[in-house]
Parts: sequence; C-alpha cells; structure tokens
Amino acid sequence: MAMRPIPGVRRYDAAAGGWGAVKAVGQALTDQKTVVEGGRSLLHANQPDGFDCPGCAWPDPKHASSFEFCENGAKAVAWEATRKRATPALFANHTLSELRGWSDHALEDAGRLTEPMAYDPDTDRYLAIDWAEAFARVAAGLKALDHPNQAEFYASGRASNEAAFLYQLLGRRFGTNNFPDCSNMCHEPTSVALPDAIGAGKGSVTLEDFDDADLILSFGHNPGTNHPRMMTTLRDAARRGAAILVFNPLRERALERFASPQDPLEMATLGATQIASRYYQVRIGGDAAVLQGMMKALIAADRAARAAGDAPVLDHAFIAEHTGGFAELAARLDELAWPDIETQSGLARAAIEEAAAIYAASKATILCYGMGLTQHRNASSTVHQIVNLLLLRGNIGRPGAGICPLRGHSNVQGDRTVGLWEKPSEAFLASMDATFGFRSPREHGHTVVDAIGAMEDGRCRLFVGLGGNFAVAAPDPLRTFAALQRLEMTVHVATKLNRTHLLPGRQSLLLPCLGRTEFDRQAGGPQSVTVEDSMSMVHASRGLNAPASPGLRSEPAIVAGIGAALFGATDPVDWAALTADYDRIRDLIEAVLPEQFTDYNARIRVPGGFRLPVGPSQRIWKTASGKANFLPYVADTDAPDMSDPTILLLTTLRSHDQYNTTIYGSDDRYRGVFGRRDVVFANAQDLASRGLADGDVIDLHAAFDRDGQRVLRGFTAVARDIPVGCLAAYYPEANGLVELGAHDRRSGTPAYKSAPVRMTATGPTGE
Ligand SMILES: Nc1nc2c(c(=O)[nH]1)N[C@H]1C(S)=C(S)[C@@H](COP(=O)(O)OP(=O)(O)OC[C@H]3O[C@@H](n4cnc5c(=O)[nH]c(N)nc54)[C@H](O)[C@@H]3O)O[C@H]1N2
Ligand SMILES: Nc1nc2c(c(=O)[nH]1)N[C@H]1C(S)=C(S)[C@@H](COP(=O)(O)OP(=O)(O)OC[C@H]3O[C@@H](n4cnc5c(=O)[nH]c(N)nc54)[C@H](O)[C@@H]3O)O[C@H]1N2
Ligand SMILES: [Mo]
Repeated sequence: MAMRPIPGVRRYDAAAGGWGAVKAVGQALTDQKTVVEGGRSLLHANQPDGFDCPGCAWPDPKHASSFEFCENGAKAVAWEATRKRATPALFANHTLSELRGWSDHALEDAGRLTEPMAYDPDTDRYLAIDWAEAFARVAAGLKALDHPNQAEFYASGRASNEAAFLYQLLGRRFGTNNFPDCSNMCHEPTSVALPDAIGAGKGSVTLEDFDDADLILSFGHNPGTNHPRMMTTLRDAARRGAAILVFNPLRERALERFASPQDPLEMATLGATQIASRYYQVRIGGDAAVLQGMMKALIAADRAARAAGDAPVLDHAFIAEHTGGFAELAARLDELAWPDIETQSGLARAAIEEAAAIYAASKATILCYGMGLTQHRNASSTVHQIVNLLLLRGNIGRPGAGICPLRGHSNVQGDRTVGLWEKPSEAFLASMDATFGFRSPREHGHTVVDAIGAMEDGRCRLFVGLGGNFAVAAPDPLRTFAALQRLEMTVHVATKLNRTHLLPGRQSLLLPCLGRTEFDRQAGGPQSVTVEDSMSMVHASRGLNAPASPGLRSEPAIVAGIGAALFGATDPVDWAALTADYDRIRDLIEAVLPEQFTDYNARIRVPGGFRLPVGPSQRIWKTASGKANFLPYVADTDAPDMSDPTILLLTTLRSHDQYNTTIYGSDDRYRGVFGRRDVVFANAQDLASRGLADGDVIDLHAAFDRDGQRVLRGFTAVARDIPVGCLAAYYPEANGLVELGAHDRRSGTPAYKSAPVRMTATGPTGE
C-alpha cells in the first residue's frame, strides 16, 4: 500500500508464528544473556513441576507433557531470568533526573534490581539500605498518616495468590479498602458487568469446551501476540472445521493465518492454517452496535421462522427457564434503526446479518474478547450485550459454549479472588473478620482513576505498588506523573527499574523481589505459590533458577515484613510464621473462602491443580433474581460530541515486542514495523482528506483537551487497512492522549481504545 518507502515499515505477507517465532526466541535469549538458565527454565514453564509462565493467563492444556512453544512466553522468561543487574553502582552513577531521560526499554534493560534502596533527595539518587531499615521506614510512613484511606495499595496482576492475600490483609488490617489494581485498567468491565448478568465475574468456559465448539466469535483481542498459546486452540478449532468470526478494526495477521511452530509439517513446508473464516473490520468502539445488530437479526429470523412454522432460532426453553428481561431487550432492539447500527459499527447490514446467520446455525458457540472491547467509555454495557447474544441461544453453561474474557496478567484473576478488590463484598469482609478477629473497613476504596484524583487533591499521601508500572500504565501522564510526585511516600516492590520508580514522593523506597522463575526458600523450606488462570484453574508454581541476588526477598516475605514492622510482635497475625511456610497462608485463604478453596493445600499438590467453582458453567445464576438477566444497552450520557468530522478515534495497542509497559524491543513483526514505535496507522482516505500522505510526519491532538497540551508530536502516519475515522498507535507512547476523565462510568476502566483526536501535519514544538 505504501506509495514511497517509509524507514522501518514494510509489508508482512507471511503467516504469523512459523520460523520467525522460533528465531525471535533465540534472539531474546541471546540479548538477555539467558541462554543457559533461561533455556532450561523454558522447559519448565507451565509444567506440573515448574513455574507458571509470567506471560499471560491462558490456561495450560491438561497433563502438559511436552513443552508448549510460545514466543512471547519465552521473551517474558528471558527478560526476568536475565543475567543483567541494576546494582547500587548503577544508581550511584546516575541521578533520577538522568534516568528519566532513558527510554522505557533502557530502564528495564539495566537488569534485575539487587538491593533495597531509598531515595536521597539531596543527591537525587537511590542509595542502598538494609531490609530492616526499609520496613521500619514504610511502617513509619504509614503510621504518620491521619487516616488509613490516605494510603493506596496498588497491585499489578503478577502477584501470586499468597502475596495478594497477605497484601489485602495488610491493607485491611491497616484500615483501608484502597486497592487500585491493574484490573481497573483492564477487565474491570467484565468484573462489574458479569455479576449483574450471570451472577459471577468470570468466564464460564474451560479449555476442553473449545474442542466441542463449532463457532468461535473473537472480539477485540490479538492472541498471536498477547495469548500466543491460544493460537494452538484456535488452529485446532479451524482445522476441525469450526467457524471463527473475527471482529477487529485491524487485520491482525495471526487471526488470518497462523503457522504452528509445534507442527513439523507446517514448519517444513512453510504452510499455514487459515484462522478466521470471516473477518469483520468493525469501527473502533462499534462492538455494541454489532452485537445489537446481530441480536436484532436473530430475533427477526426467529419471528419469521415461527410464523412459517419452522424451527425457532432462539432457545425459548432456556430463555423461559433461566433468564429474565427478554421482552424488554427485544423491545429495545425493535426500536434500533439499521442505518444507525451501520454507522456506529462501520459494517453493512448484510455483513451483520451474515454473522447472525452463522451464529444461528451453530450448535455451540464460545465468545472470546479482550481489551478492544473493554477499554471504552461504555464497556460494561457492551459486556452485557455479549451475554445477551449468548443467552439468546442458550450458549452459557453447556459443553462447547460460553463466555471467554481473555485476562491479561498471569494472576490478575486470582488476585481478585483472594480479596484484592476495592469494592469487597460484605460476605468476604465478614469472613475476614471472623478469621482474623479484627473489623475490616466497610467503606469502598479507590480504583486507579480514583486514586490519581485522590493524589491530586491531597486525599492520598502514600502509595505502595506491589509490582507494575502505575504511572506509565495509567492514562494522562500529564496529570498522573505530577500527582505521584506530590506524595509523601512512594514504595515499590519490583523486579526491574521502571519510570514510576523515578517519580519519587518526598520519600521513596525500592524493594527488589524474587520473580516467578526463581527458587524461593524460606525458614520452613522451599516454597511454591499458586495462581489462577483465565479459566479459573488454580495450580502451583515453583521457580527453579537461583535468585538474581542474595539481596532479594519474596513478595509474601516483603508484605509480611511491612506487616510485622507496622503491627509489632504482639499482633494477632503472626507475620513471620506466614512467611516461613506458605501452606499457612493457604490455610488462611481456605478459612476465609472455604467454598472455593476446600483442601487447598492438598489440591494444589495434584499436578494441574483444580478448578474453582464457577456458577454459570453449571447454570447456577447467583443474581438477585436467581436467573440470568438480559440487560439492554445503556448509552453514555456524558459522551463527548463526536459529530465533528475532523475528530478521529484513536485506539492504543500492544506491539509484538512488549509486555504492557515493558518494551523488549522495537519490532512489531506481524504488523510490518521494525526498529521503531513512533507510527500511527491511518486510513488512506483520512490522510488524503487532511492533505496528508502515507509516510508524512504528523501530530495528534486530544480533541477535547482544553489546555491544548495533550499532543503526540512527530509520529509517522502509515496508511493501513483500518476503517475510516479510526487510528491506531502504540501503548504507552500514546497514553498522553487519553484523558483521565474518559472512562467507563461503571467500572472506571480508561477509554484507552477510543481517544478522540485530531490529526495534523507536524507543527512547531513550541520549544
Ligand atoms: N506478549 C504480551 N502478552 C500479553 C500482554 C502484552 O503486553 N504482551 N499483555 C497482557 C495483558 S495485561 C492483557 S490485558 C492482554 C491484552 O491482550 P489484547 O486484548 O489482545 O490487547 P491489545 O494489544 O490491547 O489488543 C487489542 C486488540 O483489539 C483491537 N481493537 C482495538 N480497538 C477495538 C475496538 O474498538 N473493537 C474491537 N473489536 N477491537 C478493537 C486491536 O486491533 C487489537 O487487535 O494480554 C496479556 N498478554
Ligand atoms: N494506552 C493504554 N494503556 C494501557 C493499556 C492499553 O491497552 N492501552 N492496557 C492497560 C492494562 S490491560 C494493564 S493490565 C495495565 C498494566 O499495568 P501494570 O501491571 O502496572 O504494568 P506492567 O507494565 O505490567 O508492569 C511492569 C513492571 O512490573 C514489574 N514486575 C515484573 N514482574 C514482577 C514480579 O514478579 N513482581 C513484582 N513485584 N514486580 C514485577 C517490573 O518492575 C516491571 O517494570 O496497563 C494499562 N494501560
Ligand atoms: Mo491487562
């Protein structure tokens, strides 16, 4: 499509996967100098006796006996198991001001942190301190607050169940429910919308269900990059003849064609498997319209079939027995006009009717979705439409059918299960109180977006981060960076250095921890931790590598260390004993959540672990009515006026060489971008109508930014097959265009996938 060559941008015509993926793993291991340890570690990723891959939350096949090849899992392991070290010498040589000039890639590429450190404002440097001193300072910082709600306990989703449970115990013992977590930026619309609709905030399918599905609907996720092990499942389904319908504004290569590195024949012949049977390039944010259009078509087909005396299209027996609200939904869909559906979705009525007809013919359907669906202003309501579509044909709670949200971080779902939630249920808190003998706070706490607001206006004074890169992951760095720097204390538990650590409060502590891949020995002997995948399977994870430094502590040990320093030796919670043997932490999790974690310690010793009960999988609906609910779409009343044709919608995505804010390298192989990330994908027509051409250097301006400071300057426009009115750029470079106020009202999840912007030829920087 390119009219003239653009440096670093070419066409990628091959299938995804294949030899390119194998080569990339070798490169990652060499770059990180992890050939020996990393190579051996890889053989133990997602094995019954090994560690859970820190890459993603896709489940492991049962009885995993051979190593399941995953390029991006290998990169995640290589990155953690690197031989590079960020020692105190690095911090002695560089002030924080200097380090802020480094790229996100360079900061983490300095290697693993080795010693606890404290910020010294006089020299603008982090200086090594010992652990006892570090814990004492955190305890003193917390005690100096006027109210427990002045602290925020952030968590990223890599923390194990054991670390997460201790962390929520620490926060609630201290007196707050302020647990903003990465889930607030990710699948929170799922967590808040599914309970209303089906009575549980988790997916209903298991991996085995994919063997029985004859239709897979894929909305807004890019598994070739973000859940590469899912490609094996999709490929098997496609080869069996299951239909796969993809809804995505971009033509993601792995969803079109995939060559399995596991398949000797495809590798030898350079063959590939076609994945999507139909590819619908929906407009950004157009998913609710597509889903409603499909339902409208189904209901019309059902009425016609019944009038003609043919078999009905809807599962009326299921609807009558298991659901409420069908009549209201049908009435609302009757009011919707096709021209509006077409405009909002960017798809022709015929295309939507075709998808509906394929769905009507399916015996068992699974619907998978990711960030392309959840990171919009109205995402919770869109999640309701997914459920509605599935319920119409009884596609929840039977073999081969169900809802499959693709979770992000490898244990983000487990962290929530064990209590890392700013809006805990009364039942959970009552059980905590009965187990521990103190009263947990009842007032609900802050999401990520709430927490940033609280930092800005002084309601928050102290931030603790259990992993993650809060400032860079959050929207609106202009506000977020400044907010963090107003704090009295920031505490970061981390494996590697990142930009959030360079935004210190008056005091700042950097506490280095063990990663998943490392051996964890405590007073009670070698320890395992446990994690829960996207399909509610809980299993053990045990690292094998020697710790990156003798100065590291495990995450449970660090959280317990803070607890012991804060509450003292006479505290009813015996923090030191919990660190000595994680079985004791699991016993407490079982005591607080007995229905889910019965015989926890025994069951995680069985290879493969166990599945937590998920009501909807058995058609048990724990909603107020005891039934599943059809919930019509609710429009966003304070949405900005998008009628101005100069405004475009920008979606922000992951490249193939990154893990969230961790940038492994600058290639995005399947999208044909090499050695750079400063590109914006645009429709040729949108370029032309602005007097621009493929390869031009452009600026993007946040369309509703009153102070005019939210601008992305000097990026290169790349013409791509993307719907008119839509743009795409990489996360986190484009986060400056996502305003803090733009988020899903119900869940608080930022609208990272639909930022209204204007595009112009690059202008003067004003500097
Ligand atoms: N290697 C690797 N693995 C990862 C991660 C990583 O960064 N790297 N991150 C982990 C985490 S935390 C998460 S949450 C997941 C993320 O996994 P994904 O959900 O796959 O995340 P994104 O890269 O944000 O891709 C979203 C997809 O949605 C599409 N999209 C954008 N806007 C829309 C829209 O309006 N409608 C529709 N239908 N589609 C749209 C984009 O084109 C893209 O294909 O992956 C996890 N796994
Ligand atoms: N524009 C835009 N913004 C987004 C998104 C988007 O699609 N677009 N996606 C959002 C999503 S889905 C998510 S989940 C968030 C991610 O937000 P976060 O989870 O906060 O960010 P990560 O980049 O995953 O965190 C990386 C850091 O985690 C630390 N780390 C790595 N492993 C470990 C470990 O084992 N223990 C500890 N303690 N620390 C560790 C390292 O220091 C590393 O620098 O970003 C969100 N932001
Ligand atoms: Mo995520």
